[in-house]
Amino acid sequence: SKSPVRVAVTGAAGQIGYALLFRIASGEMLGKDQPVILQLLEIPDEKAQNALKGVIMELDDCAFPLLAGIVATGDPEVAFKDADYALLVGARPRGPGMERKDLLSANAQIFTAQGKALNKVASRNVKVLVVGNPANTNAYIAMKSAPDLPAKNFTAMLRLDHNRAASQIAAKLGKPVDSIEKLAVWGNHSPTMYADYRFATIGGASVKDSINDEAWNKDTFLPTVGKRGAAIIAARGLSSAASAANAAIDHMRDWALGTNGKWVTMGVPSKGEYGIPKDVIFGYPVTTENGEYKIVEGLAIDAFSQERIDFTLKELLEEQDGVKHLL
Ligand code: NAX
Repeated sequence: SKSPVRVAVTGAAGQIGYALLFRIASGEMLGKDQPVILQLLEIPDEKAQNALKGVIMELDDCAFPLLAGIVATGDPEVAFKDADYALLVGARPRGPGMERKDLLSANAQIFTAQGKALNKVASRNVKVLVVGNPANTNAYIAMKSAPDLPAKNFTAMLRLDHNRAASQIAAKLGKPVDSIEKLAVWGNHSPTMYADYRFATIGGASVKDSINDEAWNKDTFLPTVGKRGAAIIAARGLSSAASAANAAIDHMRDWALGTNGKWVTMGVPSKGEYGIPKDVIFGYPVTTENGEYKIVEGLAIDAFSQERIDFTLKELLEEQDGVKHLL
């Protein structure tokens, strides 16, 4: 049988953590034959550490056969020690009266410290997924703070946007969601992302031709996917958690176990693909195999798509500019 791998999760007592940890421990992320050791980070504050203790009691009470150990800590160097996977979920939410630049710099401090800790103690092959917002820029900061780890090991979560887009298309066409292939989401995990179904197929047929309605794309589909997070907050009174945890599971599972040629969306550091400046963490269509992702290259970018890609890139470059003095 396989030896256990170490999975670090930050923000482990938060809402996404609560929807995520049980699924990792049950084998949904890395396979039903892969034992895991959970290394859980929360802020040192007593209330958060107590909440984390409660979550661990429940993990214990599940008696998961694959759960080979649990570490709970307030110290990133303990949480990331020898970590094979790191899911960086914890982040500073926007408080009342907080400006965008305050939010960026509060998170820059967290992700600088966590990047340094990963650099120092994690496995040299650690696969890092940043979920905490602003996810792309936080991943960029962590990557820049970990110069001894390969840049390609740092990724941001665009999978929730990808899954939201797939679900809207399936509903529109009345076909099963898993019959969709070749869907892409470009750019930032924010309402500026560009969900692009020009190449997509559903049950083998072209999605674009089947929908055949450019106005629906512009006026319904893109705004619905872009504002989905806000719609869930408005309806539930809380931000998406179970669907976010599900997307994190999908992202890591596909990265670790491969997609068999299927496209998925990951936020990954650019090496210049599609004219995106190097190291910007950008949502791209990728395929994965043997624990490595590969950006799908050579796709035609029409004028509308170029405009949307430029728009989301501009936002990302502004975010990077807002934190550059901290790196
Ligand atoms: P919660 O506020 O419920 O939980 C966050 C937890 O992180 C808290 O328990 C907090 O104590 C902890 N935390 C804060 N700073 C920390 C640090 N420095 N080290 C360790 N733990 C720390 O938020 P939740 O709903 O779980 O959302 C977590 C993050 O995911 C937020 O930043 C949220 O904006 C982001 N999201 C990202 C999504 C994506 O698609 N990339 C979608 C869902 C979600 O909105």
